[in-house]
Amino acid sequence: MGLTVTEKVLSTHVGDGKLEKGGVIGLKIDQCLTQDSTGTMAWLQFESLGIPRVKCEVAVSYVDHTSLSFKGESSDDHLFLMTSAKKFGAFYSKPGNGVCHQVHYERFAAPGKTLLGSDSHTPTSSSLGMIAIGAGGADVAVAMGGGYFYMKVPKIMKIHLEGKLQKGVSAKDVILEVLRRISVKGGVGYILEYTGPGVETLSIPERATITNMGAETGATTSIFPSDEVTREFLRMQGRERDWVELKADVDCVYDVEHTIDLNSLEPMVAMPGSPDNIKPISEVEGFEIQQVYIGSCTNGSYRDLAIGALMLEGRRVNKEIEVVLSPGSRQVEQLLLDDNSYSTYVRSGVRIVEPGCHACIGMGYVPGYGHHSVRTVNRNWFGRGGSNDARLILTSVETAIASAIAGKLADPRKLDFDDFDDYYYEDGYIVDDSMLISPVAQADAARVEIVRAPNIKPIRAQVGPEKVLKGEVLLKVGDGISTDDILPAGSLTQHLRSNLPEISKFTYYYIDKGFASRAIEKGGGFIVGGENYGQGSSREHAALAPWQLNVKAVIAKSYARIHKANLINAGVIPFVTVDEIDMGDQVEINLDTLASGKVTAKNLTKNKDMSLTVELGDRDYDIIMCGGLLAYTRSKHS
Ligand code: MIC
Ligand code: SF4
Repeated sequence: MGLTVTEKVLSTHVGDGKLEKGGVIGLKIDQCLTQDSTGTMAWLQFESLGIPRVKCEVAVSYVDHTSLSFKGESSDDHLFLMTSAKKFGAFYSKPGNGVCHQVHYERFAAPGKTLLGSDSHTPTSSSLGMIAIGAGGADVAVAMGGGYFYMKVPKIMKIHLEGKLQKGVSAKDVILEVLRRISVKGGVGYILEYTGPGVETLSIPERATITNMGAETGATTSIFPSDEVTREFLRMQGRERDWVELKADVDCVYDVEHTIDLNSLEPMVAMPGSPDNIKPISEVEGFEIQQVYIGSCTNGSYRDLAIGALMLEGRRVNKEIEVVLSPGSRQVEQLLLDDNSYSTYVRSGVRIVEPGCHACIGMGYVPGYGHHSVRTVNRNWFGRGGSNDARLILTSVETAIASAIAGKLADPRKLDFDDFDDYYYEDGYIVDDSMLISPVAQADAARVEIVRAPNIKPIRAQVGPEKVLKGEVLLKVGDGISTDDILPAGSLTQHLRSNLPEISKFTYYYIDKGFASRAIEKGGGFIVGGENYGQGSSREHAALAPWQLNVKAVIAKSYARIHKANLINAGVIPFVTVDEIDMGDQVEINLDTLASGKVTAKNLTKNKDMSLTVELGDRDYDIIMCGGLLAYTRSKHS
């Protein structure tokens, strides 16, 4: 039997376990990335492992989420990250160099390799035929130290692409169509592998849009084959030497299959509330909007932003709305300057901000009360853009620009514009890595002092659980709770990412402002959740902050992959139940039989036995018993 692209990459990287469906493997990691908002924790955790230098082939520490330093603490974080990168042998990508995923696929991603990143959109680099996975900072710290990344062997979903996209329809519409079909839970346990004749019609930036937002399906990652298009992109980046061909064998087998006909796809939008709240543009055309934001790791490429400029040629954006653009990287920014797209944007009334995450994560351009903002980003849960009262609509760049011109949701196919052609840069893109600081030689690294401002607090020691967990249900929440719900991002918290005691005070801030003080007053307790608990980002703060508040376990109906791993890594047990439990109930859980996956537990308030299960591998169990991944890793090395 032949192999899929996924299996080809995985099989060359299995370091522990067997590549069999349902089993657990330890994956060798070639490259690692961190970004500023998860990176301070990741590097603090790396440091606590006591390993002098990163052991993976490439490690890059990016600054993109807090690049504008709204608070001085963020500048402190940047200095900490720069000096840590120097000390431990990583590249450092300075603020303004771009969003980690865009820069990574431009400058580092390589077919056939593995990448682990402390950000859920790490799969962006899988557009080049690598296995790129998002994980919590602790997992990335261990991988940087040369440890394996453990995961359940995923199933493989084939997404067969036929035909070619029509003008005005783009890769974003493909991934929105995938989300319409399989929802924000449909990818859980899968890698989405793209195949078929439609693949070669898509450039690397288009593939990157698709693999980026595959994260919103809950998938472990998404992958494209490595073909001539990949080779050409690498040539344009001056990195053709990194190219290897990777194609699925004709007789390979997939677990599930979908077919998408690119010819007949129409522009799609995700209406507010969830990335799978999908409508075709024809149903929502004319909808009033107040803002348009173009950029992010989903749609910040040169391909996307050059098309936006072509659409604006000879036109202006609507005078009554705000239109903002942020290029995905400094390379993209330089290309837009060079081909005059930048001036088209400025002339047409678009405001431009340096490359970075910005509005996507609520760092600036926060929409007003009840305002609708059209965004080319990947997430639109309430609260995501920095306000719980704003409403975010996700679209392609084409739909966003057509809407910016019209001042309301509009169909880009109705505008006449020149089609994009990469011919301008036939001989290669502008490559200027001057905002990327290379690792310092090992001999010099020993002399580097890590600079640590007072806001940067070490993580307290992890200790294993007591035999019996006893406490109150501090909060009960419903289905689809995202990590943005658990620990909101934006200017409220972004400067506190390296200070757990402080940031934990914002746990569940939008849902229940009293949560943190109640947890502190009661000395911890439990959280009860619904389906797909912890969906969204890789933010391990969403697990570490409850841990800091002495939350001992979460009891939910089901979990999102990264968050479940983060809870285990933090020593918080992710139990599953179908029982009715209420806020305020006193619960007692006996851990004697935890290893079997079933424990005896009692709801003392309701005077009823509870059925609690937990799916833990042997290694997960050991991690919990040590109190968390760091304590576990140290115990292994001591
Ligand atoms: C996001 O898009 O939610 C983030 C901010 O990039 C997160 C990481 C974080 O919390 O810093 C992610 O996607 O993992
Ligand atoms: Fe940054 Fe937004 Fe991408 Fe997260 S999703 S990495 S916040 S641009």
